[in-house]
Amino acid sequence: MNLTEFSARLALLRQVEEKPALMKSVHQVTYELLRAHGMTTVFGNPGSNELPFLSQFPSDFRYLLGLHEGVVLGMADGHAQATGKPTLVNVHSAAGLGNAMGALVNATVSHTPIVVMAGQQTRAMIALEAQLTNVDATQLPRPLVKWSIEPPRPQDVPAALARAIYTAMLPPRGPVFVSVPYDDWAAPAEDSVELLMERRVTSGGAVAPATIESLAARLATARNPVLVVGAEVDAPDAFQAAVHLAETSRIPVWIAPSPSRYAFPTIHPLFQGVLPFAIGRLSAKLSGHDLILVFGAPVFRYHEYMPGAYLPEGAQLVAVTSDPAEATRAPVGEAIVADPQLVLRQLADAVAPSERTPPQRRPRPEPATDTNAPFSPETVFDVLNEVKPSDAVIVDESTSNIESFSQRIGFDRARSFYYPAAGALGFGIPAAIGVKLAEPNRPVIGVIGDGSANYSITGLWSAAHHRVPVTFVILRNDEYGVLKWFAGVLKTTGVPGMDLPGIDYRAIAQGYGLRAVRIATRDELAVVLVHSIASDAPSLIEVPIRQVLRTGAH
Ligand code: TZD
Repeated sequence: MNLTEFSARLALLRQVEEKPALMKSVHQVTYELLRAHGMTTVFGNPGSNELPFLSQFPSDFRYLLGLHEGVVLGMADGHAQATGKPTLVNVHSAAGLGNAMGALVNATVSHTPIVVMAGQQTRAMIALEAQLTNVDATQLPRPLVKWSIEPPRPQDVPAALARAIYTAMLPPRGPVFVSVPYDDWAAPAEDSVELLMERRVTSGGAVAPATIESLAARLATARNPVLVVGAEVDAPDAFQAAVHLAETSRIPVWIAPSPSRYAFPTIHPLFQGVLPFAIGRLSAKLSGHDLILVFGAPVFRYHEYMPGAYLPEGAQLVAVTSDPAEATRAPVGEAIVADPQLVLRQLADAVAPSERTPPQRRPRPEPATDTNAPFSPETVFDVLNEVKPSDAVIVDESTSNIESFSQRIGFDRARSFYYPAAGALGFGIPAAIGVKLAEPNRPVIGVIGDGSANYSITGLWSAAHHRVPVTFVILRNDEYGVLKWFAGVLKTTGVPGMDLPGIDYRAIAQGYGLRAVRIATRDELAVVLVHSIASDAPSLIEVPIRQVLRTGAH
């Protein structure tokens, strides 16, 4: 070997030696990827398998600790819905994921783009099923997620995560799952991973111009058309488009049944209310209409079984949804799989002003007049409606009062109302925290039944600890009120487990570090609400409400 050959060999050796120093770890690359996608808020609850991921947690990231994984997932659900962006959840292996799964049911139905990541035992011990192994990890969250993976090699983690993020965001949006063995984080990433940082995956969702023209023509010639809007079109532009479409065409507007969001201003004169969630009652409400246009909702999300005609006599229905499953399982009508926000905006631009007689305004309910606790829920809603700022967001989880809530609380802008999409309780407290983190400039109020509150009561600690100024209004009736109502519907008698007396919500909230009061009078309720909503700290207001068996809630 001559000197030149020796120097060349030496240079090569140096390169090889230096390479590990230049090489990035899977850990480092993953945080870069998350940063590139704006996912710097992590909702989590850690275990030993997750420590290597959380190690050296970057200072530009924030970690929101939930003390139960249902809270973690619920906070992420609120955050992802309110931002419209992918949101990362990090939970512990099988047990943590299992705890999160009740809340995941809501996220699946609301098409929330959540990337759930769980830690896994170190690769050498997965086959041994050592303690804390997530056996069959990818199976556990199915069928609630769009995609579920445990990457085959450590080097595949960043690409798997990137794919998870795109998948969560592509329509129809929804949660995804990635399981990562804890030794993967220290592994060297491959150079090609840099290419991931520049990738973007988008989707179109537009329809042919002829489709818009045909919809506009059908709307123009229909005798008595109606607009029905669902959660998927609750975004500022689509919200305005719905208003414009309704005003130009002079048509009434309903919110689709079992709503998780309100995609129309409920104070608008054309707004008629929330459609009932029983087949027969829903078609009766729409009777007289010959064209029903549905945007961003399944047709329909029923609950109470009341057989009957799906549609009123002579009505045609056209639904626009991004979800092929919603489109194909509908029992009736036409469906267009496309971006419902885009199609709504295009249709709103295409319609010509109509000469139709506009529909009547829905009747206002009588004001509720209780002055002392226990109040009717209607009184609480009237007071809340009087004092809440117009830009307030309400996360509602008060199950027996959804009808009176929708009649009495007015909203004038998009992203103002959230409800657990699948009816999985435990959403209200954490989702309100997630929404507030996403919308720090809007007041956020959680209106939560006492039964519902208990599924995620530890979320109060997260609000206090992270100083997230949400006002939690706990409607205390010491019962599972809606189940008593449903027991009547199903004609069941002697059912146990309907009452939950003796829980001191004020004391519990104080124990978790919140300011908390119990309300005795209507005036006090108004004053405390105003004060809490304006405060920069979270607080809980315990409001005793009457045990009333209402009939016909939706
Ligand atoms: N568990 C979970 C996780 N989700 C559920 N939906 C239920 C149980 C069943 N359930 C309902 O669907 S409503 C309800 C239960 C237990 C009662 C809620 O009681 P509340 O509200 O105090 O929050 P009301 O106004 O008294 O009904």
